[in-house]
Amino acid sequence: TNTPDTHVHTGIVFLWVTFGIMVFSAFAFFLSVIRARTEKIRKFSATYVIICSVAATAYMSMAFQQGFVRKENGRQFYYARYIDWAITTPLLLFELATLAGAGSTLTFLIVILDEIMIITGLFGGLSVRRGPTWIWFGMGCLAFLPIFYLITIHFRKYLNEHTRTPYTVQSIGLTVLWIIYPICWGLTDGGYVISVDYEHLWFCILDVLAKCVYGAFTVFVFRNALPYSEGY
Ligand code: RET
Repeated sequence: TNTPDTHVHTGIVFLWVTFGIMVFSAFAFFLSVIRARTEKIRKFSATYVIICSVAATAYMSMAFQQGFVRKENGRQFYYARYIDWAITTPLLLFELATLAGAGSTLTFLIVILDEIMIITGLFGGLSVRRGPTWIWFGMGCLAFLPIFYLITIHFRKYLNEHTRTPYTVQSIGLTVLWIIYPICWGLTDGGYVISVDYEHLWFCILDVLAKCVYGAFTVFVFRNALPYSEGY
């Protein structure tokens, strides 16, 4: 837990590799923007350019050993992740809500609940005292519950024959991946069970899956269903 600031540890390799994957993905999605056949496909693709570019920026800050603070107990806390998530997770939910055809009220609600969830993770991670850490975490999980409900149950009401299969695949992928985040948080920023190097490894894997792979399904696999989604 007590890695010197300037020492190049294994985790930095994971951060640079993920930075590279994010830059590559941003360009791949940009290609999809350029080649889009309809405005809907162009909008979905553009959102993933933003998501991967924001992540690339956060990863560069962490790889340069800038995006963290050292807590009183000596452990590094990488707040750069939360800046990334505060911008990218609402966009991911906005996309999924749009694919479903959910109206603007529920889309707005799910985005704000998501912001609350990310900010509770930030405050929980900044806490050194154990009590506030886990109370923040509990509050974050509380915000995650309605998000989970909307995605897995409520949004399905708005599906049509074209969007049903893509939404089902995307929503299962999203919920499975997103449930792993709080578990990973509990073992890293929250509970210090996993070292900072492995914290990087696990969040790198999760972020590549939740942004690049997940986005590739939307934009490259299900692109022909996108024009049939409501709104946006
Ligand atoms: C926190 C801690 C508080 C409780 C919960 C959390 C959930 C975080 C999630 C993050 C998802 C991030 C993604 C990033 C990149 O694409 C904040 C860890 C529930 C679900 C998808």
